[in-house]
Amino acid sequence: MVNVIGLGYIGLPTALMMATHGVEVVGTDYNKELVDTLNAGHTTFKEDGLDELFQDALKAGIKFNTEYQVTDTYIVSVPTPYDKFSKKVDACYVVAAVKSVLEVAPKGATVVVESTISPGTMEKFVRPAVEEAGFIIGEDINLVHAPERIIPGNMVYELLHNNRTIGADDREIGEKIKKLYSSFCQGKIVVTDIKTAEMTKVVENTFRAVNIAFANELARICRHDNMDVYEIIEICNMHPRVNILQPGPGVGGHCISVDPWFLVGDYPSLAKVIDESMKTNDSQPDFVLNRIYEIMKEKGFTDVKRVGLYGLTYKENVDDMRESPTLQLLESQERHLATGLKVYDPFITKDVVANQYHDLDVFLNNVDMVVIMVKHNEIKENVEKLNGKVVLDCHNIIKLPGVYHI
Ligand code: SAJ
Repeated sequence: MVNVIGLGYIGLPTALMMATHGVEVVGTDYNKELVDTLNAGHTTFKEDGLDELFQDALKAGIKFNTEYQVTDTYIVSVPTPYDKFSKKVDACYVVAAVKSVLEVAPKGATVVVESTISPGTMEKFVRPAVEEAGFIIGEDINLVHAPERIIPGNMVYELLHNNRTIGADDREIGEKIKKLYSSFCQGKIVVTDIKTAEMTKVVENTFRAVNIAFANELARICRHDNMDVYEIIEICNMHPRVNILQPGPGVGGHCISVDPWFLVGDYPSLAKVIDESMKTNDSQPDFVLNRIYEIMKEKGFTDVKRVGLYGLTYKENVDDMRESPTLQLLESQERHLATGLKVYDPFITKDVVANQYHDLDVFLNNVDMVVIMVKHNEIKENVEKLNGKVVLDCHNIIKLPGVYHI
């Protein structure tokens, strides 16, 4: 039996996937409300294919509760909060979960940490916690790091198809855990050591962050001299060895806007390109805000309350707002002391910010200018509703005459 600890964005789909592929699974979370919701037959977030997978897993016998189980394999998938100021990951939940596992784990059990951690976390925090509890690693308890790599919005598909990395001290244990993930994962699974596994995960997200920063910088250069960044990128990408990403209103999510900072924090004098890239991405919402003011001036608009931001989530068609560019822009608006921007997102049904709307038509009736912050399908399917509005499209998806770009 496998006990999955932490039933959030990664733990839940992973537990469901194993359960639907012949593994006996118990999912554990200390949040009773979340466990009750799952036991009442409901998922806790929206994701393509998740509801169907959940129903199949229930039929296959998956169980959810708040108690750690006595078993030989634990998968820890708890949050790793990130401190914006120190730019360091806080491994407290991972360490707490591992300590709780130790209270029930039988001799020889394996603890797999799936949570994203900065390179060296297993060595600096997890190992000492296990040793302080009196356990001998490799004899009483085995440690493994198996970072997740799935993308929100396409999680179910990517869980099945992505390649994976398993980091273990001991090859045999690594192979045992590889076999467990092979129950559902059709991708290649590489077994390596723990530090390499930690590093690969962070490097992958850093690669993407640096490349998005490059696109954002190109957008600024092109804006400066009135060139079309999208056409330039399109033409450049026809070259067989060039593949530029897309500029946008900023980078959000708990991964690409966070993980690269671990490298800057640990190697400040070496990680220079990464540092600059992160600063570029982090200042992109400010760049958009300035662009809003520039367009307002050009159009003779004086009332910021007639300007609306479309989208609050960190990217399209998900309900996750962590580190979202819109939230960053609203914060920076506070600093500019020109509050009043209106906001709407079809995926965010609760009130989370001031001046928030819950209906697209009502939102549009209350603004003269719309800033497309997130390219949800909803707005792509309702482009005609933007007729007559001033539109600042941060994603180049609205094909209407006179649309402004970043
Ligand atoms: N973005 C751009 N321009 C682009 C692509 C993305 O501005 O061309 C922005 C998005 O709008 C969003 C942010 O970047 O705000 C990040 O979105 P994303 O879709 O690129 O990635 P995430 O954060 O949802 O998921 C990433 C993935 N990592 C990589 O692609 C290397 C995923 O595979 C990881 O599992 C995930 O991080 C994670 O959990 O680490």
